Amino acid sequence: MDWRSLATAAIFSCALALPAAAETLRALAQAANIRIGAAVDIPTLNKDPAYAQLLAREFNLLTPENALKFSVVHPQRDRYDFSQADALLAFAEAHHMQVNGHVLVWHQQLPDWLTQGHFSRDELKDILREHIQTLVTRYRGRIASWDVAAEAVAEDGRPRETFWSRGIGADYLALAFRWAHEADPQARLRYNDYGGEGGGAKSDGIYDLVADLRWQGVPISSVGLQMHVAIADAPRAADVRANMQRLAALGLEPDITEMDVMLKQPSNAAALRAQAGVYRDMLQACLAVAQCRSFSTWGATDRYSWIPEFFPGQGTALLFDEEYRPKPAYYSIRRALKASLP
Ligand code: 9MR
Repeated sequence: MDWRSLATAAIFSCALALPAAAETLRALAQAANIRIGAAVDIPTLNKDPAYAQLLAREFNLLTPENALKFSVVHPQRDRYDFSQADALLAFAEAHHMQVNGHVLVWHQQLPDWLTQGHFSRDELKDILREHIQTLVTRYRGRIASWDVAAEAVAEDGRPRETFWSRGIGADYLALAFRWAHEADPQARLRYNDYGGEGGGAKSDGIYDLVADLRWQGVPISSVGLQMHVAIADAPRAADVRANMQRLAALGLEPDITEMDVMLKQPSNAAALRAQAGVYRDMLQACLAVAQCRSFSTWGATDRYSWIPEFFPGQGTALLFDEEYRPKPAYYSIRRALKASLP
């Protein structure tokens, strides 16, 4: 082959690999009236154009994977660093994507100045209020939803004892939602947790927590089911649906916020098919409950995923492979979205 036919072949195969505009996940999700999202790593976004292109083509909702976490955005008591978050907002707005703010009150990724600081209860309340209101005010009207609090329930369903609960007391969650609401009354405010997507003690604990917040009149509007799973421990779709329905009955919108399905490495065709089935089932649960407004994965391509680092020997958990090619899971999501259209 000469260079000309080689180039034509390359362009042609590239075009074949790309879904037509009407068939992208974001186009289908829009037609199905839900948001399809991904967590995004901003340093990678700034240096990998293929990654940026993939996100813009397939998703219409982005969650910063780390950029708005306390230690990143508020590294010293009197200094904030919004450079990564601002870059994300610019990218999202240029591509007509929504942004989900993640996360205002969490017990991880806290800076040393805070955890080593020996603050009184009142000082901690002041610090947290200022932190929340600085972030939410800065992006008022631009960040449509916030994960106000995450992972405040322990595995047995009881409140998790954390830096915040010890320092402020049990009402730190209610306060956080109220402070966020004061700063942006239009924003959708979410509680976000893992391991309570289907049935069981943790799911019941999360339900009790958010029900209590609702009864107190706390401005919470949504519950995030993170959905970090492996094939063997994925919840049953019927249980996820039932859980979403009981949350919806409280007046809360249940979203799938951080889905990935880790596979033992090296993976094979059968595992990738099973993974596709888990993705399909969870999306279908969301599509079956009108109040489920978004379905997000924790990353987009297997090239960049938290799984191999945190679970050695596991990986390939996302919708696109390391070369950004759609995997069986991608096609199963696409089919499920299509099938839901009238
Ligand atoms: O993907 C995130 C990873 O890059 C960070 O190092 C890690 C720190 O604990 O947090 C990961 O994201 C978590 C998210 O913020 C909250 N839910 C669980 C996610 C995976 O651990």
